[in-house]
Amino acid sequence: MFTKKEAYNVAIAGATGAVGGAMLETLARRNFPINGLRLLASERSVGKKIKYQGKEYVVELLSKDAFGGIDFALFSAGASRSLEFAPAAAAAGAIVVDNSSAFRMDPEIPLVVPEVNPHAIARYSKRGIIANPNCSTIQMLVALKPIYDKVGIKRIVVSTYQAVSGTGTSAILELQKQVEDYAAGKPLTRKVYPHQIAFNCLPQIDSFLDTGYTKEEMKMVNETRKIFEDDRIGVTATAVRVPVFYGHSESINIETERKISAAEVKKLLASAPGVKVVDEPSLSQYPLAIAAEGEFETFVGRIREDESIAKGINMWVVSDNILKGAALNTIQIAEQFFKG
Ligand code: NAP
Ligand code: 3JM
Repeated sequence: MFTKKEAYNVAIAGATGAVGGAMLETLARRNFPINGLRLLASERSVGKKIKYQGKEYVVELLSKDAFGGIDFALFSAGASRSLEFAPAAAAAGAIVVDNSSAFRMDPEIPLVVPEVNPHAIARYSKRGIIANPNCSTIQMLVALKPIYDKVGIKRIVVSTYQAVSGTGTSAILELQKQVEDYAAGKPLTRKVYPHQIAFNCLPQIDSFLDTGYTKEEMKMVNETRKIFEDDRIGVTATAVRVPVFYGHSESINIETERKISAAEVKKLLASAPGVKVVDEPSLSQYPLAIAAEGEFETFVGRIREDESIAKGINMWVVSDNILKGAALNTIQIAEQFFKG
């Protein structure tokens, strides 16, 4: 049972990572009412000091005993750590919001984007865990939800252009080093990705399944159906890693149930929560990854009718994958418990 308080005890599992760091920044930017903060990571980081709002915190070991007195436990330390430690955090009384893929498709665990299906949070109490969707799913559904509600969506065809920060700090450093080595005329080395990522596009995110799809692509298919509570919606995805540091871009084509014009879509999205329309082709204004970096919104542009079918729309959707795709969405889920 959740009880409202003036301020809450918050634990971050994976506090030293790319997402964990963004969680700290986002808590501060949103004035999240914090009483105590516990920063957890692996033994590699134990004893490391991290500043939050002028106060120094010492990183502690992520363990099953680390969650006593915690109100919200925010997990971003990888799926296997979530499987191992999130149930213990929930058993200790914390509300767990998990960023990994560990629990997303568990029917007893809500999978939530606050702008899309906030009602699903009510079912959290069974297991004490709420799952944060994959970054690519979140921004796609923030942009599509108003259209889905207005005219219905039969089918989604999406191709993603995903930033390296989605893989974590090691991938950010790998892209940076490859670019520096290239400029210095040195041979390039790789460790994180199966191929050079600098000046390249890799049509593989996560591992391949027997069907020929990657797990990342199937996350978008299955999570969309769960969040929209619609098993009939067709979704097909191609997920591509591109040499961008922050900000995932998506080319989205939808077939709607009823006809909607591009002008109507623009109008609908102009007042949609969490969305900002940037769509002035004559001025070369459209959503860009470098402009989305550090922002909370999902940016939508290049809105146009698909002239190859009777009821289709194309659009370009960009958001900061570490913020709305991970840290921000997680914190918005926690805020649902005490807001309003
Ligand atoms: P990262 O930069 O590589 O950071 C990983 C974090 O996990 C670090 O704090 C690391 O601590 C911690 N960690 C790793 N192994 C651990 C262990 N055995 N015990 C305790 N802590 C451990 O990765 P990231 O980009 O922040 O992503 C972290 C996770 O968040 C991902 O694995 C994924 O599950 C999830 N994620 C979700 C989305 C989404 O789409 N919603 C997007 C990105 C990430 P040390 O510093 O001590 O190693
Ligand atoms: C984004 O446990 C792991 O190796 C985590 C891999 C990972 C995931 C995941 O599957 O949880 C890295 C980046 C995600 C995600 O959001 O699905």
